[in-house]
Amino acid sequence: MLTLYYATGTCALASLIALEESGLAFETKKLSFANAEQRSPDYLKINPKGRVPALVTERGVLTETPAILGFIAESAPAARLAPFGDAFEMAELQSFNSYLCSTVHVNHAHRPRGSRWADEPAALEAMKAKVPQNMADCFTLIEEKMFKGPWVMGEAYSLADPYLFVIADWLPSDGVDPARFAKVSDHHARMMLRPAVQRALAYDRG
Ligand SMILES: N[C@@H](CCC(=O)N[C@@H](CS)C(=O)NCC(=O)O)C(=O)O
Repeated sequence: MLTLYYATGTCALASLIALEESGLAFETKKLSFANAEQRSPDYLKINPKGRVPALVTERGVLTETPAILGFIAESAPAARLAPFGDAFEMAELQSFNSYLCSTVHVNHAHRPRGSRWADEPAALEAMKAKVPQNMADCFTLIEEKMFKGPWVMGEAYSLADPYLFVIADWLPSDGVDPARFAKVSDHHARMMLRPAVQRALAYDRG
């Protein structure tokens, strides 16, 4: 049995959606960020990074969203969440998810988590002030150059879809109007119709 450690409103939602899509048996454990449970001694034994998601498998704990998503896809080949057997398409999928993880998510984090990078109030405010522009720049690139349509990687739904869905959901709170990005907005609306997304959102918001 897989166990996903999770917190509401976080990037862990991408892994939860992928698990729901996969048909794999799993359970979830929800952490309260309000109570700083991600930094509790018990959780740090599971994920010393003090972050979510973490996926406990029978072979050990996995962290980092792209790695967890890849594990889910490989573990449930019938769900066809990745283009296995095509080295180039697999690399394109990993490239997209790596961009979300290492650039877009990090740009977003400069608003709620600026204290990772600076202590001075003026520096924190300066970082927050850059977030709308940085997020808009990333989504302009995604909209105009990276998104293939109708799904992120083209005709086939893949691991990139739940991940984009989750990070696009942060745009309004990051000061960016999602309506500026027609393809991403249409994708978001179609994702909302998927039963796996609805089940994951019910858990996220429940
Ligand atoms: N690179 C990691 C980032 C994980 C991450 O930063 N998660 C955030 C939630 S979106 C978190 O757990 N933050 C808790 C904290 O900073 O205390 C991934 O993609 O899984």
